[in-house]
Amino acid sequence: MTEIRNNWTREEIAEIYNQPIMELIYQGATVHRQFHDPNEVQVCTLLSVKTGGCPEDCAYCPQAARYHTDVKVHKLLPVNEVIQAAADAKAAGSTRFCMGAAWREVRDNRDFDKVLEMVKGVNGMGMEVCCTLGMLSEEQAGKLKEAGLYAYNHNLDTSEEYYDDIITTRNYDDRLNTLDHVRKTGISVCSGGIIGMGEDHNDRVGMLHTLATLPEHPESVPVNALVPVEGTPLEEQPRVSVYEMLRMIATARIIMPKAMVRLSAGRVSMSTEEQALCFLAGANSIFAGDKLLTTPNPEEDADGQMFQTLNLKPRPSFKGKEQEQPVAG
Ligand code: SAM
Ligand code: DTB
Ligand code: SF4
Repeated sequence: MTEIRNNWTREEIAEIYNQPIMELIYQGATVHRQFHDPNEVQVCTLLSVKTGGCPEDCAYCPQAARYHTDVKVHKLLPVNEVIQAAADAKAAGSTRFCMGAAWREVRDNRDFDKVLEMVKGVNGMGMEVCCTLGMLSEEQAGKLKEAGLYAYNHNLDTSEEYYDDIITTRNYDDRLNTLDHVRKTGISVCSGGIIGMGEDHNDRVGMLHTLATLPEHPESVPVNALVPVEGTPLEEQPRVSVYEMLRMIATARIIMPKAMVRLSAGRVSMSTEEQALCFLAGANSIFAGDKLLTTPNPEEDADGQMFQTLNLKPRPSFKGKEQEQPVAG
């Protein structure tokens, strides 16, 4: 049985990543079968609860206030609207609901109190509730945990070396510190990155190395293909190929065998066949619903059809954590 390791060297990861693609997919698929049901895929839904107007300068992001994009800015949504959206997502078959806010960091104010209410509400519906709200302190993470937060998403996005080329308003250590705060409170950690931002293969290996050598692997690792958005500095980036996604997914699967590897942004421009290869290589989670945060995602019907064609079944919520499942109501 493959052992779980946190002492990977960068060279070892580069060797896995650079294998002939057929070998890599086969190895990813092999590890995947040792730890997961290969026919099961987690279905998550995203909702942007506060959109645009963000003070950060992340070069990929349509929500940064300083870039001129078509994103419609809105302040924090009312709690009841969010609960309704979660109920709709649950009815459509999602088991995880992730709320995103275009914040640099969490502040202890009324908006945070409202987010805590949203978390309580969604948790009470028996869904895994996740948030992505930017940086936070251990104390704030504790409040989210108390409200019933199951997971927190905070991406490293790229390698430490390439980070300054993409974001200048915070640094890599800020990111790692937030991950540490989340981990300490016992919330499930979701952290991954984006490919297609002009980084090289070494940067991709570097990011995977940082994730795989954290004291504990993240429970979820989202692999996003850049969605180039008009008005952002990365608007002209060429789309990544499925082979680049496959290298990331299979390598993540091999070095972090237990993690849920999420085929995240970028699915809208992938065929069913391309996505099938990603599931074969080790991806076992997706975002469903026709919108990610601000950009398009495949329609519900198209995903339903894909699940049928590929004989996939949705993963139940709280799998392996049944003890912690909240009593609905
Ligand atoms: N503001 C918070 C933060 O940055 O942590 C949470 C929301 S932010 C939009 C969440 C993640 O979305 C980013 O870390 C990035 O990985 C991803 N993202 C944003 N824009 C993207 C794009 N155009 N293509 C792919 N992924 C993107
Ligand atoms: C993640 O890794 N990808 C999601 C989620 N975590 C928050 C976000 C993708 C955003 C794509 C661009 C947009 O829709 O604004
Ligand atoms: Fe703000 Fe997050 Fe977008 Fe960066 S990725 S600009 S922090 S919303």
